[in-house]
Amino acid sequence: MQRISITIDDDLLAGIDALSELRGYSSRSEAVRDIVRERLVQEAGPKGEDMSCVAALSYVYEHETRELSKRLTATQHHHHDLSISTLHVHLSDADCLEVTVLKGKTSEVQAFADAVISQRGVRHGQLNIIPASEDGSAGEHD
Ligand code: NI
Repeated sequence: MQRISITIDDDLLAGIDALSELRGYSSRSEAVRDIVRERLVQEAGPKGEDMSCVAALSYVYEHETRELSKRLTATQHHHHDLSISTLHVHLSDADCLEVTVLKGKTSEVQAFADAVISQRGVRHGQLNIIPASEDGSAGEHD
């Protein structure tokens, strides 16, 4: 690990401290490292190199929307090599929450997420990509 010093506006630093407090980071350094990691993954996703990753895709959908459950299940089966596991929670009479864990190349994972999130009746779709090396180990662990 290397130590760097940066110059930063008071407002921006107050923002980092507020986020750090809110999320329970033990130090500014850990907060800044996570912010930078998140940004680098975002940048690498759509236009950068196609890297191996694991990812969590979460979304809410109306199970009674015509054929939606069937279409979502078809998407999962069509990409069975990507989709490792899905957690399904019946949120209310109308809504279901699903969290799918995916593993593959970032481009494939993003395409899968887009196919699910863009369906009519799917809301709050969010994809969290975690870089992984080819042997399946997730990023650094310090
Ligand atoms: Ni359900």
